[in-house]
Amino acid sequence: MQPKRFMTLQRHILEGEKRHPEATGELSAILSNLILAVKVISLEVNKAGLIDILGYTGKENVHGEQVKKLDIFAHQTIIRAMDHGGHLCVMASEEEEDIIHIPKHHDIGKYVLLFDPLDGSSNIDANVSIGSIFSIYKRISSGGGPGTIEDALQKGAKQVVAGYVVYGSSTIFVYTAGDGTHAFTLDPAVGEFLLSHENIRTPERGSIYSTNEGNYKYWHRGFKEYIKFLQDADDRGAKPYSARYIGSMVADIHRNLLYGGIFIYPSDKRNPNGKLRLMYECNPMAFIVEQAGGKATTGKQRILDIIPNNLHQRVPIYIGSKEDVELVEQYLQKYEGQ
Ligand code: AHM
Ligand code: MG
Repeated sequence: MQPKRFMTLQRHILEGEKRHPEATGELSAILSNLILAVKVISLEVNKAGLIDILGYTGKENVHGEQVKKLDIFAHQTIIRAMDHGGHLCVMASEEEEDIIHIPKHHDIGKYVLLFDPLDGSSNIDANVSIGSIFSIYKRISSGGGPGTIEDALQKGAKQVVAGYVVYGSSTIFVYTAGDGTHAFTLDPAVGEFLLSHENIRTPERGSIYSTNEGNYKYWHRGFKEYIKFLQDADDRGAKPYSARYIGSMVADIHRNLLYGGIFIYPSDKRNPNGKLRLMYECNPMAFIVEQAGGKATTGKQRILDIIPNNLHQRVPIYIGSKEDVELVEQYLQKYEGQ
């Protein structure tokens, strides 16, 4: 048997760009910088448990430097890796209220980067998987000067690349440039992300549901009935679904993408817009899942079609295997207003 050829993430991106004659190599350059940032974050995440053992106080490290919370560290690492590349005009992050301006003379690039530097950060201290999420758009403002809030507030369908990284039992980088969804696993010895899952196809229907059932009391009737249906013996002859909820969206969705299933952060009586953020959590995950054959909606509308009005706006999300998402939509519709 022919041995499988090595395909690094960088080579995959380059080869993808070569298929588009109009490509300038700028996207590859942006992604290279981002890959460097996530490698640095991955290293730091792996050291997180050593903070007390090695005598880091939580305020100062052994070099007398200020020790930052890991989510702030991740946020700053991405900015430091990205803001001098010359290909971006503006950025936005979960960790910053306003858009992030790029230093003068470097801010005239064609692209916009939105990111959640460390998602699921409540899991850090328990050594549970966490992740980073990113989304890239083409700028829409003309004039070639610094980017604007309008550049950052485009609908998800306009994304040119989206990706996430899971810092788990291994570090895995998943991305789409609109040509399928592909995953690369970091070989820590070589320091390269190597292709591990090409053109992922998520099952049409899964057998896992992922949602925070602690919020049951606030759920609307349609959602309660839907979850009850999954827990019952199924009229389609299948066994009840398994409940799996890590509390890190990236890790929950990654598992469901591979095995099939649905992840939900619903609208409920307390939070009509759910919890998760459209611009740097839901949109990129929706693009990735759709590119793998899945679906992502608010229960009423395709996530990628939402016209955003705020960098940090929240939306309910129902995302995963196509048939599972369509079924929950039917339940929500049937019991609408209850
Ligand atoms: P974060 O951005 O503050 O980490 O919050 C987002 C996370 C998601 O990863 C996860 O799905 C969700 O919050 C869990 O929320 P809850 O604890 O309400 O179930
Ligand atoms: Mg987050």
